[in-house]
Amino acid sequence: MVSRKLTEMMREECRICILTGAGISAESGVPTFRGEDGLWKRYRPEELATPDAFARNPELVWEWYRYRRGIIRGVAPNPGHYALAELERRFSAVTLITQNVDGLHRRAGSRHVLELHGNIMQDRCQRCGAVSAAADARNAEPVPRCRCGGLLRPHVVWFGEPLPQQVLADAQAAAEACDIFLAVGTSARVYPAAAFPLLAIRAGAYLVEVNTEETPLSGEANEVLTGKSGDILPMLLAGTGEQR
Ligand code: BJW
Ligand code: ZN
Repeated sequence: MVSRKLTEMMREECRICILTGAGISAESGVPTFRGEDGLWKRYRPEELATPDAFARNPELVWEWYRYRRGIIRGVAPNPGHYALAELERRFSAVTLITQNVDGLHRRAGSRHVLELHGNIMQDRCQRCGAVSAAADARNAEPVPRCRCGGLLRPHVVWFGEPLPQQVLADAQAAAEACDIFLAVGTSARVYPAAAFPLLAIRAGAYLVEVNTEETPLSGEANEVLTGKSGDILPMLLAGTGEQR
């Protein structure tokens, strides 16, 4: 379980950088992408999460996103999300980077969240670039359109697309400047996010992985905490004591 070294490190004034992936939301009922119940089991990513897929079959892509929005609207943050929100309140230098598009970190109370892959509850116009709140209810067309006539798409990052530049720069800087890097519930297979823990180690950070399974990161980590993030993160928090 959580080592004494980590508990002691977390009692000091230290800079903590956290990278979360789909696994942290699994206990809320949001399916992960890969693995047994992964979304990709039923839908191939290259059919759905790429600009080419959207160009080829926007109806199918929209069907998939509406289905996922429906799931996300019906779920709530879990103890893992709440523990990270509390960590932000207790320590002065916490950076939370997420690959998730579900908004559950903010709903749990985390205020500074770097959303690398966008937000599923927003739309973006392919023509004018306007970003708006998801319009499913008032826009029932199979492929919704913007006021300007352009096609709307979910405001997320698909394979082959660049990540938001400033968010990426802030995330990289935090990874390189932290004392402890927590990689939580990510398969660590999708770049550039998967490179952040490695950047952190190279810069001298203590890498801790929280996951139910082994990942390509496990061999690199200083500490591997095997189990559900909803169990482990509250335990980690309990060891830190009051900081301010
Ligand atoms: C639990 C748990 C519990 C379960 N508790 N744990 C370098 C090398 C190789 C390839 C590339 C590279 N650089 C770029 C690439 C290409 C590509 C890429 O990475 N490909 C790889 C697959 C090989 N990357 C990109 O294309 C990125 N763009 C880019 O690099 O642009 C460059 C560019 C510059 C300038 C111009 C143009 C381009 C974009 C990547 C976008 C990823 N998008 C998606 C979809 C987002 C929208 C949506 O949600 O629909 O993001 S794909 C999908 O994967 C989603 C996720 O955020 C992402 C990561 O998945 P994650 O979170 O790790 O989930 P899972 O399911 O894989 O894993 C869950 C884990 O949880 C598992 O380990 C479980 O064990 C664990 N778990 N329950 C704890 N209770
Ligand atoms: Zn428009």
